[in-house]
Amino acid sequence: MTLEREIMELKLESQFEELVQAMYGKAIEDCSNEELYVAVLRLTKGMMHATEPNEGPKKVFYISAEFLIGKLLANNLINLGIYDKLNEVFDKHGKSLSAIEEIEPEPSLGNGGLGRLAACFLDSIATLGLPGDGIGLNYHFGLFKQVFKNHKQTAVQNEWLEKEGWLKKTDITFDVHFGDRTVVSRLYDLDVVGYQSGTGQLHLFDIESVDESIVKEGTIDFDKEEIEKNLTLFLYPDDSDEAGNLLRIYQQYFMVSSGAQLILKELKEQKNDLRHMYDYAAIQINDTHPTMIIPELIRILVEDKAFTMDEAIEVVSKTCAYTNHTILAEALEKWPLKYLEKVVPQLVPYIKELDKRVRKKYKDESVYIIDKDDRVHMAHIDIHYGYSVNGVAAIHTEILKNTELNSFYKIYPEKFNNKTNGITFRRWLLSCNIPLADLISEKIGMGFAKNADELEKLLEYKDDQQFLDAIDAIKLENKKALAAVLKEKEGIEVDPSSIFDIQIKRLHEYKRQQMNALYIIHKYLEIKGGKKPQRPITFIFGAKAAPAYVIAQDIIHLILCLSELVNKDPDVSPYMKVIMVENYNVSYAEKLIPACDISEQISLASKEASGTGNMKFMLNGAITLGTSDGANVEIHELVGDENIYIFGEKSETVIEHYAKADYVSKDYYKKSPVIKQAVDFIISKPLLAIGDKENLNRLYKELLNKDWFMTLLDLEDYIACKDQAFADYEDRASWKKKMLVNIAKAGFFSSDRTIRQYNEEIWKL
Ligand code: 26V
Repeated sequence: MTLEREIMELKLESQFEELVQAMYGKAIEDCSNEELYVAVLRLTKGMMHATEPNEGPKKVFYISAEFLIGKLLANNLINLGIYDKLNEVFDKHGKSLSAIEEIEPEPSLGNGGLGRLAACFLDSIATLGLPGDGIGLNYHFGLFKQVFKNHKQTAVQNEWLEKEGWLKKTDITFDVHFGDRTVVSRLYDLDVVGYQSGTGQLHLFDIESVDESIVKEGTIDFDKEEIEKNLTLFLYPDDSDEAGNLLRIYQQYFMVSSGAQLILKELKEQKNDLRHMYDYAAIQINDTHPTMIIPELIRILVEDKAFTMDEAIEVVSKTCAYTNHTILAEALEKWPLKYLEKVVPQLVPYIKELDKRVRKKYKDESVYIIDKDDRVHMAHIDIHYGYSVNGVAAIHTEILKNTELNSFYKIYPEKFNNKTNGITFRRWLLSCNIPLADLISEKIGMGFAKNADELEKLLEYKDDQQFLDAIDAIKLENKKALAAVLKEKEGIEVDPSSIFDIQIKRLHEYKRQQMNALYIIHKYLEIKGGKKPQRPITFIFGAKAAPAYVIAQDIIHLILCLSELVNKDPDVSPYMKVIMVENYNVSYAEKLIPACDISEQISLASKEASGTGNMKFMLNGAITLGTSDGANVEIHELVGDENIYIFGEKSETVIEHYAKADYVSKDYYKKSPVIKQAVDFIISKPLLAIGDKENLNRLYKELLNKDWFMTLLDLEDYIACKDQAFADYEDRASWKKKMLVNIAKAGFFSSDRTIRQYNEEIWKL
């Protein structure tokens, strides 16, 4: 330790003691964890505030409806470089930092991958010293809290705002005009501190007149038409009806109008010439939710800044870039023109003008912005009037180019590019798996925390038995820690020496949690028939389903029923356990991922744009069991056949099945007794005795008659591949090597690499 560092740490200790004394008039040991949490929050915020902001001539604005930041305390302490010291201080006073971390409420300001990616990107932008801010909404209730009742999901409001938290209220306000009203937005800021680096900001806008009291206690129900009171209450309110859809448009425009005003305000303060806006700002549009920023900026430049339409369109098109995160047709936003006419009538002439220009140039109807049913295709605005279109993994970008967005690719081949996703190693290794991070740094130093490729140095220790054993011992400790959490939170006891097989992600048919459930049925029946696995297996799920997504609710119901059946069956439970954790969120992920042996990434090939959980698992030494989809393909290329389990049809075959409409699930059911037996079990007596007939029947029929995401297509191959993985686990020596190779090769998936590429190829800051 340098002398400078030693002095800093000594100062920190006395500074904290004094702060606690001043705040509460007592010593650290006499404070409650709640009191210490507030004190450490204040200390950290002060230190973050004192860190230099990243500055430069050009800045990126990452605009996104979601920032799934998760708890911030541990991460901020790590990035400031004071985690270890504070930990020591608390220890010395008989307190535990990890217990204090638990007190922080979790901001769940996102649904899943897209929102978490945005949070990882902010960490990397700050760490790389790049000038860049996030722009989003300050939802008062994050994604609903999931509570299980009668083996079903119920949704409860999920409050996260505290009296004293990370957010800083600013005095910046803007008027936002809608067709039927004008509201005031206020800016709240959150410092984002990079790892041993400067800071950026997350700008979250809130409506001044918000009123939490209109939400019925313990529910997520509220009057969707009271816009002044509800606009920033919830992340993605239910959009199954017209009022829900309108509210989403109100939210999107509120974010976009506030964001545009903020960006223009900054440019003005720096006296930058708006006619060269693209030299000072890049706006990265995260999926289509913020798309209206394009017509909004054009409108402002024309109406307030005396630009001609041609000039405004040119400047804005050179400033905005778009990222696509899904090829699912139902997830690509298409707003009815009449909704936009109601909410944002001032944008409609601009959207029509943008469409008119497209129609003048191109005959192909599929690239029009407004279709024949008067629906506005938001992605089409981004592609025509942005300068870059990127997918989020190599295979995803190829599918966009060759199929989904092929007609656009033919027009603008130069706009298309790939940026394979990444994750921040500060949260997903340094913070969530301290023992592993320490072990790695003993061997290769701490360079990997900022320069992730250095992890490859670990390959030198591929035959170092002691090191391999140490990795395995850490895995076992993490499994023990998770077992304790599962016992406390879920009331289920699991054996830490069993294989931990984990699937955690949003619940969606394309992600095929139902296929995993069918495997579990298959295994259950095998054990019932006397065929016992070599080692017990613990199957763990974590997933929230959109409240209005019926089949997803049915799948959760099936898994919860299976959990009840399996865990209470004395013939079976010594050999397998099934757990679906309640209210899966970022904090839960941080406990599950370090304890995982087998990482389930089993989406139908071509459907998962990238996945980022797959990267987090790999980095923590889990082995992927997956299809050739999303970033699994790149993981496979990096680790080689030996160190991954790949099964199932390739994306080309799947795409062909869709094109020819020739997949018939019943054919697979009839052909294979194994499939038939597993599917039939969904409506068997033992399950119907536990579960709800309506849900189980509906799911059964869905699989037999529709199975849109082709579960039965890959089921046999999945069973064989998974059995192979379980068998290989017994060859402990070679499994440990697989773990090491996965960790060593994970460097490519650092979001620092992703952000460097965004900067070099798109933003050019
Ligand atoms: C949205 C919706 C909304 C309506 C109904 C069904 C549905 C299904 C999927 C989506 C996806 C929203 C976009 C998203 O979260 N994409 C995820 O982005 C991650 C970061 O790039 C990526 O790793 C995931 O593969 C991708 O699914």
